[in-house]
Amino acid sequence: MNVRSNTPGRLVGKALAPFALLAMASGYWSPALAGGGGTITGKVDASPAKYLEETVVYLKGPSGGGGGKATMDQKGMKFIPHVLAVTAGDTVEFQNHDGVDHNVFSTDNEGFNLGTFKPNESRSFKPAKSDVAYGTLCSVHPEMLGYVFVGANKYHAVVKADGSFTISDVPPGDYQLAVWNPKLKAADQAVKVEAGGTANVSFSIKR
Ligand SMILES: [Cu+2]
Repeated sequence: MNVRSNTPGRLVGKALAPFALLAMASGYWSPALAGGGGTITGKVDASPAKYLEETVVYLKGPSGGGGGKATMDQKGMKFIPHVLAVTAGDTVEFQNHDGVDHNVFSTDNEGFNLGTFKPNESRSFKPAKSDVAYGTLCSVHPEMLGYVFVGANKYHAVVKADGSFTISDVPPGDYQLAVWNPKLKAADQAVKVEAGGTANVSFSIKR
C-alpha cells in the first residue's frame, strides 16, 4: 500500500523537474514564490565617500519584471533623481520642468541622443542593455550629469545618503548580489534569501 501510493508521487516529481528548471532559466517567477519573498538589506561604505550617492545594489541572474515606465526630471538644471534604477524592458521618460530647453544624451553602451526639447515637453528612451548604467548628459548644460542604472530584474536599490539599502519581496533562493558605481567597485557577494527572512550584506567599494 505504501509503495504503491509513493510511486506516483515520485513520478510526478521527476516529470515536474525539467519544467521547473526551464521556468527558472527563463526568469519566470513561480506564483507559489511570489508572496513568500525575503528581504536583502545592508550598507555600502565608499572610499572616497563623495561617490557613495551614485551607488546601486542589484541582484544578478534572474531576468524579467520590466515593462513599466520610469521618470527622470530635469529641474533646477539637474537630473532628478541623480541616479535612477530601472528594470530591463522599462521605458525611461525624461521630462523638462525648467524654463529653458534641455537635451539628453549618453555615450554609454549603445548610446542615445533625444535631441533638444522645450519646457514641459518630454522624450523617452528604452535601454537595450541590462546590469549596466547610462551616464546622462545635456549638451546645452555641460554641468548636468545623471545616471540610469538598468537591472536585469526588479531587485535593485539606489543606496540612501547613509549608504543603507533594502531590496524587498525577493523570491527565496541563492543569488549573487552586486554593486554598481561609476568610479568604485567591490566583488559580488553570495546571498541566501529565505521566505520571510532578512539577509544582511555589506559592501566596501573602492577604486
Ligand atoms: Cu540642460
